Amino acid sequence: MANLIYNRRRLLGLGAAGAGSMLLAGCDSFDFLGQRNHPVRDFLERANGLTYAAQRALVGDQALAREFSESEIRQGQRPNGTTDPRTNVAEYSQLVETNFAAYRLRITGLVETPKEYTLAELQNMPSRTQITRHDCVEGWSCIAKWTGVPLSRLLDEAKVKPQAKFVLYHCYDQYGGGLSAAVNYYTSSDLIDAFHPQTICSYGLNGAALPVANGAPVRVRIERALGYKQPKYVHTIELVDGFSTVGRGQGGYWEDNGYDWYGGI
Ligand SMILES: Nc1nc2c(c(=O)[nH]1)N[C@H]1C(S)=C(S)[C@@H](COP(=O)(O)O)O[C@H]1N2
Ligand SMILES: [Mo]
Repeated sequence: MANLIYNRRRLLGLGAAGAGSMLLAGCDSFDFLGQRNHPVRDFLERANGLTYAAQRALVGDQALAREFSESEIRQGQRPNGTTDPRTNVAEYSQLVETNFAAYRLRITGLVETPKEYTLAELQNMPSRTQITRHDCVEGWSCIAKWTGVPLSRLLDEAKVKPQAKFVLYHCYDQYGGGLSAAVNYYTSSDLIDAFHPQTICSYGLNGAALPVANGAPVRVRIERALGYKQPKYVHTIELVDGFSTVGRGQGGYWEDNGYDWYGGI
């Protein structure tokens, strides 16, 4: 099992640095890897071999991710990736200090009516709660309860233009800096996933406010995708007809560093 992960990481050019920390994971580390036909296991083994079209054909456009019961929540959502943008993003620190009073979630790009929402406005909209499993490409998973506004509702209010094909999710947190230029975390999805009924702009985790460690005030859940497609600290959701000119052109921070764009499970 460790070899499987190691090879995957080598394939991605990431080295084996994460191997030790994975053993410390507090969640369901590796249990799914023992299941021969588990989709994440297949994903790890086949790496980037499955095309977007092939995955769509297999999964069906609006198949729901499995939902779980309360009793299956065995531990808190394990924070991973950026866990506190206050360490290097002043704008984010100020938002936390003022309890996100100045926070706005913006819907921009190829829409008829650009929109912005305060956290309170989002919290007062009809919400959806779902208990789902988060699968990180590093080889651990966590079951957690997420509450938020369906993204489809916000996209309907902004009225997506017909030219739009993809959705970019822009985040506050920054990677790099120092010797290399700092870059903001971002990822993207197609419109099928953006309008999917389980895709929510989540502000609640396991019945409490979403903590900073897990992406406060808003993180998007795209439940049929791997962990790196679950953007935390989201401030702008941008409709585009392509993303080749954004970042290094692969549709996300990890995608720019070799991860598969679709990242399906
Ligand atoms: N903004 C932002 N979103 C992010 C990341 C990140 O570093 N920054 N890491 C991703 C990865 S790899 C994982 S596994 C999950 C971790 O989410 P969690 O901290 O709530 O467990 O967030 C994803 N979304
Ligand atoms: Mo991840």
